[in-house]
Amino acid sequence: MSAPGGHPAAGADFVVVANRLPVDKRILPDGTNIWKRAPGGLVTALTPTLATHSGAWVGWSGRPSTPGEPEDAPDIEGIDLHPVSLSADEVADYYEGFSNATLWPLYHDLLVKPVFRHDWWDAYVRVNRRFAEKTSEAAAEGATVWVHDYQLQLVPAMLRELRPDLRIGFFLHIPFPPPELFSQLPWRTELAEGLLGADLLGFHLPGGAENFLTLARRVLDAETSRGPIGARECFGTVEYDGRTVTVGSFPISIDSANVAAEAASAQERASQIRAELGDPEVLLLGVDRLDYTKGIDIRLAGLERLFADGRLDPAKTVMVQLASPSRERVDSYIEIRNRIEQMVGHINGKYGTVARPPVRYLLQPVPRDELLAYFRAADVMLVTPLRDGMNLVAKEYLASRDDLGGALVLSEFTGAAAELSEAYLLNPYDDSNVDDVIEAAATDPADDRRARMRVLHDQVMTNDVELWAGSFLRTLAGDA
Ligand code: GDG
Repeated sequence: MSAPGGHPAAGADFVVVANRLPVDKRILPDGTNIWKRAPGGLVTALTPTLATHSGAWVGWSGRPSTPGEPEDAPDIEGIDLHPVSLSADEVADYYEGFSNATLWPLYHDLLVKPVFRHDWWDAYVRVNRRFAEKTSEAAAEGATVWVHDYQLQLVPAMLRELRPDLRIGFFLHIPFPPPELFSQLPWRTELAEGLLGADLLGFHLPGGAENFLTLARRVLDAETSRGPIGARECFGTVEYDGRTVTVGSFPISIDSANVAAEAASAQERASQIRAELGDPEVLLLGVDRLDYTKGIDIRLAGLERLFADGRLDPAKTVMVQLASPSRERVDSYIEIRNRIEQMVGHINGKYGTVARPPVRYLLQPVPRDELLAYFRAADVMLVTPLRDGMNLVAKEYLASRDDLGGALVLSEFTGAAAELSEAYLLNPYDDSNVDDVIEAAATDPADDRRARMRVLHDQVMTNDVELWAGSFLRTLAGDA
């Protein structure tokens, strides 16, 4: 049934649009489908918000569809799921190609060279249109739609064209680069115009919002203004195509109270983990998607230098690196994986014994309760990205430590560093700084470490994901 204007009479009042559904589809050997909740930054961040709204989620199931395959999806926890199908070629061109071999490196300081291919761009346009059409079918008249992340930057304008009645917000989970870098993109005008279909564009940091405002002026010749709007700093507006688009910064966070409670109940497992590792004097921990932006190689190189210089004792130190496999068919991910595995082998070969290798490395996702037990067990959490939009792992670690134990080593090049100034901050590009900061976090007096952790734990407990989502949605509704 359609309402006047051809819009669906029924439909959700609040629709989240993201590359991935918050579930993974698996096909069992007997042909039946099962759906499992998927891990990941965005899912972790939005589940609590959606649970308190009645809403829909438009996204991809995480596996390629075969021609003619029926689209099915369950409702989970009251969220109506709308799967978008991608063929194997579209996964290669839109997801692995344009999203992860073009945009991802372009938006992360060109840590690897972005690949610019017209056939990938064409697939990106086609898939973005499919997301926009699916969203248009799912949204009720006048609904609020929240589009997420770099894979879907054309959706706001495409959706506005289909459904001018909707209130459209867009949030970018990764850094927005300076215009000098963004302008390398052959499709820079189309992408900027795609984003400007939104009513509100959100970035983690003021710097990302500033970069976008400068870009809109330079590339689209749009009129922009800067200055606080409502209670928040670093907001601006872009006048474009007869509309006003608000631009602002909204640092994402985590479901802090839940993480803290779950971590506290993992204390027994945490003690067991330390015992299994031979009760080291210092337990260092890294938890990341295996990605070249995360600086896993930086911390391994630092550890090796600290062993070589006798500043940490390999017989009394263990580093656990939990890496979840990611984008495994993209060349630069194959390269960083090989590099990390070679470094782990080298450190263990040189500084370990058969019974006691100093680095324990897993390339597999770890269940959430086990992850929280590791957080609770670790003396030093190593978060050393070369560039990262925010980094939720750092915040999860801090929320886990209501015992005020542990220490956080945090790269200045993460969004999280802007809020977490009491962390052991380091510059991952400066080897001697990396070594000094890791050593300090491992060896500073317990009272100093505790004092820092008290401030950091409170910071994360106060600024949680509900605050983030609430502030974005209030601004989108015009009530900020
Ligand atoms: C993007 C931006 C931004 C990781 N391994 C396992 C596991 N995880 C969970 C972590 C955390 C999430 O995945 C990773 O989030 P991050 O924020 O650290 O990183 P990205 O995936 O790169 O996320 C980032 C984020 O979006 C949100 O805006 O902060 O800057 O790049 O929640 O705990 N979870 C489980 N097992 C694992 O092995 N269960």
